[in-house]
Formats: sequence, structure tokens, C-alpha cells
Amino acid sequence: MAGAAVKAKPASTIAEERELTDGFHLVIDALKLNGINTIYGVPGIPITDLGRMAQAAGMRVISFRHEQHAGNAAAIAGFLTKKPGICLTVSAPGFLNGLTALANATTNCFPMILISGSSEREIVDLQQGDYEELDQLAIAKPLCKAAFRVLHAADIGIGVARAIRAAVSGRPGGVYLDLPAKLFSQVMDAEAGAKSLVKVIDPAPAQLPAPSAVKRALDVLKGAKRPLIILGKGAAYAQADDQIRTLVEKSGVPFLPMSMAKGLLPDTHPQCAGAARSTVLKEADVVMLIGARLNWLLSHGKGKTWGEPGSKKFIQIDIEPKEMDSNVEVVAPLVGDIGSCVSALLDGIDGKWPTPAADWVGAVKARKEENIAKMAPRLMKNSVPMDFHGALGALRTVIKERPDAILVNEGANTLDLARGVIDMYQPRKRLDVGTWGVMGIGMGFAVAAAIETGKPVLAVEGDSAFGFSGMEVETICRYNLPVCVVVFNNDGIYRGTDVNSAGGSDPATTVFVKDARYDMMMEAFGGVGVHVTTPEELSRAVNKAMDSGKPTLINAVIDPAAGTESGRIGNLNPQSVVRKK
Ligand code: ADP
Ligand code: TZD
Ligand code: MG
Repeated sequence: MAGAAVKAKPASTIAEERELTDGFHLVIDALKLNGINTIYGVPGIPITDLGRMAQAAGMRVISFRHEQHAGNAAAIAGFLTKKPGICLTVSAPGFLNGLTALANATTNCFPMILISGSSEREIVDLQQGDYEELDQLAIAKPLCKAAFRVLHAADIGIGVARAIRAAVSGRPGGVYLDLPAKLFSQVMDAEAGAKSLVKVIDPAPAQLPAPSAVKRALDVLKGAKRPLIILGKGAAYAQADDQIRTLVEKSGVPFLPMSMAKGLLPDTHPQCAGAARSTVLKEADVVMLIGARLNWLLSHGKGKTWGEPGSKKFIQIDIEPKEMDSNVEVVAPLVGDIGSCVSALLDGIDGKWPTPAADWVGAVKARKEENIAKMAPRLMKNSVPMDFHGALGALRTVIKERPDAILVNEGANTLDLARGVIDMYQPRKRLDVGTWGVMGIGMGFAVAAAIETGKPVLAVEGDSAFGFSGMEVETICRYNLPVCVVVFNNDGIYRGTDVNSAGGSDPATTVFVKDARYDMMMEAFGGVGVHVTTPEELSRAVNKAMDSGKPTLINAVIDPAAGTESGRIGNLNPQSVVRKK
């Protein structure tokens, strides 16, 4: 044997020749092994080298100007891809900046992992005042689905695997992964390191509904006279587009899409009841919720919106059993993943769909046509200054002609009116403020939408909403992303006409600098800025931007008096009836 003739080397030489790895490499290898190839973040101590090395290892690392927007990008990447989006932040303040996005992701059921560098345990726990000291794990815990800390390089594989599973299995959500600074430079044998990594098998296992639950749901549906299907963003997330379309079309039941479920079936579909929303909510006798919660966005399933008390039966499809009966009784809970549940319904009915009553379908259609006809002339208005409808009429045509573009939308009037006016035609093309109605998602969502899909992005932003993430236009320019931002500039929050009732030189609390030129912000970083005052100019500028794919910001001047307080949710806005003289 040739080997036997070779003289044994001294142990010290073997140690020197052994290939080594460290915490930095193991984190990157663990993510890549699990098909995660993009990181959104802000660099700094202790994770600067992690971002640099991830880039060197072929990952896409998108550096933002503020962690909240990196976090929002990660969250929406998770929604779009069903893989956890990764946000990477520095300790304490960077972590806290990212935490808003993590909490928002959890609230919206978007899978993401916030990976944050942290200070040394020994110092944090004795509160001895380390650089950026904070007990991050404890703070993150109540705001996300799960939170883990890794102290040993050999545990990085398991830590990343647990984080991935926690983010995407069951109801998706945000996960926090705490990596103390010392971990990154911990060294271990490369082979042992490679073996310690885990490729997560079946991270979001199918969850099949029980046959008895399927039968119960079908029995309720068969007994309906005025059935309605409500599609929520869980249905969009599930990517069970074909099954959902089959269910809707075979059953003939009118459907109502929640905001981010718009386009799952086109808004122009004959069964879409979007334009007859209040009628169908009031009049339906059986409502099947698919990936939508009966939260404030659906008036908690009760009250005036829902007609006579007790007039509804709810069927609910959701992966989260605790969601059932959250606000009102659900007579047919169907717990499982949407793909499996809808397939089970299709199999169970075996092609024998009852036809919804003709007078119900007819009544929905009539109301819808009436409302659409009423709206039409407002969308054609070419007045100057523009009102919301005139401007949105132009954007509605842009999306009709470019159905694969992604629409990001935030603001108050800008949001509520755009949601109603702009029809969507494809699934997961509308991204907005979601469950919390949070301002500030705009540029983070726009960046991730462009990065993850390669499609052009149109971000329709209230001027206030835009301000929350406006600095990220530099990020959009730096990565040269095909994003067209339209700022609906009405000089303020809701309206630009408020005055300070105390007189004096301070402006009212809801107004901004008049005639601001947001377009110049984009120009500052080499992008294209355009200032428009008519729907026609707006339309031309947006089309040009979408054709060119160049980062563009269009400052669209809207009549400062056109908006209403709180947009469409003024009913939630308490107002004092006592005004001191
Ligand atoms: P919307 O705001 O559009 O009404 P919500 O965010 O309130 O939607 O509801 C989404 C629901 O979808 C959540 O209750 C969540 O548990 C559920 N969900 C998310 N993904 C899935 C899935 N793959 N299968 C089943 N339910 C899901
Ligand atoms: N802060 C955060 C994080 N989220 C919020 N939703 C708010 C504050 C309160 N808020 C709204 O709910 S809408 C809005 C704020 C500040 C801005 C509305 O002004 P806009 O839209 O310019 O974006 P319109 O078109 O002028 O109504
Ligand atoms: Mg405004």
C-alpha cells in the first residue's frame, strides 16, 4: 500500500493544513444552501464583512439608507416568493429600525428573517455599557413568530434552519435571528462546518384539511342562496392561483378581492364584485373567506356593513386554527393550506356545483355596472389642478396596458382611491400598506418588487407616505431599478388646505411646504424627475418611464382641496367635539 510508506506528519502540521471556516462563512453557506440568494440591509459593526463576503460569494446584497426599508423589502420579497426575505442589520439602533418591518411582516403574515448583529452577551446581561448595547432577543420576541440566538459557530446551520422553518411553515411571519459579534470570527474545521449545515426539507409542509371539515364546508355552500367568496392576501401568497380560479368559475359565486388579492382573478372578471362591495357584504347569506381575516378591514364580520345580525354563515379557509371564530362564529372552519383546501373542495363537489340563484348574480351585476358607470366620467376628467380621480384615470390605463407591472401603493386618499380605481389583472401585482395601514412601505416594497421579479414597478405614493421612505430613491438609482414613483402631491396629509387655528407662524399639523418639487429628489441622484399638472402629462411621463426602465419620479400636482380626512376610513378617526375658545 503506497500510503503506508509515507511517513506520518507531526500533529501540528496537520492542524495547520486543515481547512478552516468561520461564522461569517457559515452564515452565508447556510443561507445559500437553502436557496436564499438575496440580502436586504444596512452595513456596519458587526456585520459589514458579512455583507461584503455575501456579495463576494455571489449573493445579491442590496444596501439601503435606513433599515426599516430594507426590512420592508425583505418582507415583501417573502410575500412574493414564499421564501423568507432576509434583512441584515447592525446592533441596537439598526436592529430597532428593522424591527418595525419585522413586526409589520408578522402582522401581515409575510415570511422574513431579521438577522441582526448584537453586542456581547456577557456585557449586555450585566448592563456594562457595550457599544450599541441592547437585549435585542428579549425585545424582538413579542413582535415576531419566533426568535433565536446562536452562540456557537457549530450551531449556525441549525439556527438558520429553525429560522427558515419558523418563518414559512403554518401561518407565515417574521423571525428574529440574533448573532452576537463574537460568533462571526469563531473558527472551526471547514469539513465539520459544512456537515453542521442543514438543508431544510419541505420547509412549509402541506396541511391537509380533514375530510369531515371539507364536507361541512360544502354542505354550507350548497345550502347558500346568495353566496360570496372573499379572497385575501393569504390566497395571493399561497400561489394556488389555478385552483382558486377553478373554484370561483365552476361555482359561479361572485368574489370580492381584498386589496392585495386584487388580480388573483382579474378585477374585470364577470364574477368580480369589487364594484358592488357594500351590496355583497350586506346581502350575502354564506361567505367563504379564503386567506382573509375578519379584522377591521372587514368590519370584524358584524355591524351595519354586514346587514341584519345573524344573517350570515361564514366558511373560513385558513392555515391558522386560532383564526376561526376570532370575531364571529365560523360555522365551517377549514384549516389547512389554501392549495390543499381548495383542491379538496373541488374534489369533494365532484363537478356537481349548485348554481347560485340567478336573481342574486343578476343583482350583483346590476349594482356593479351602475357603480362603474357612475365612476367613469370622473376618471376621464382632464381638469387642472388634477383631482385624485383624474390622475388615477390615467394610471388605471397604464396598468391595463401593462398588466405585468407591479403596483406599490400607499397614502390615505391616494391609497383608498387607487385601490378602487386601478384594476389589477394578475396575481401578486398589488402591494400596499396591508393590515396595519402603515406608511413607509413604499420604496422598500418597490426595490424588492423590482429585484425579485425583474418587472417594472409603478409606486403610487401620497406625498406624506412617500416622505417616510423617500431617501431610498438613492437606492433605486444606485441599483438602477426600473421603478417609476408617482407622488400625488396635494401639499399634505389628506389635504393641503388646513390652517393653524391658533394663527401664528407655525403651519397646520397636516400640511407641508407648498408646491414642493419631489421630482428634484430623483434628479439629485441621477434619475429622471418630471413635474406634471394634467392627467395627459402624467400618462405620457409614466409611459415613458416604464418604457425606458429608468428610475423616475413624477411629481403629480393634485388639487390640495381634493382629499378627505383619513381617506375612506374617516369613521375610525376620533374628532374632538370640544374646541376651546
Ligand atoms: P387580507 O388583509 O387580504 O384580508 P389577511 O392578512 O387578513 O388578508 O389574512 C391572510 C390570512 O391568510 C391569514 O389569516 C393567514 O393565516 C392566512 N394564510 C396565509 N398563507 C396561507 C396559506 N398558504 N394557506 C392558508 N392560509 C394562509
Ligand atoms: N405613521 C405611520 C407609520 N403610519 C400611518 N398610517 C400614519 C403615521 C398616519 N397616516 C395615515 O394613516 S395616512 C397618512 C398618515 C401620516 C398620510 C396621508 O397623506 P398622504 O395621502 O399625502 O400620504 P393623501 O393622498 O394626501 O391622503
Ligand atoms: Mg397628500
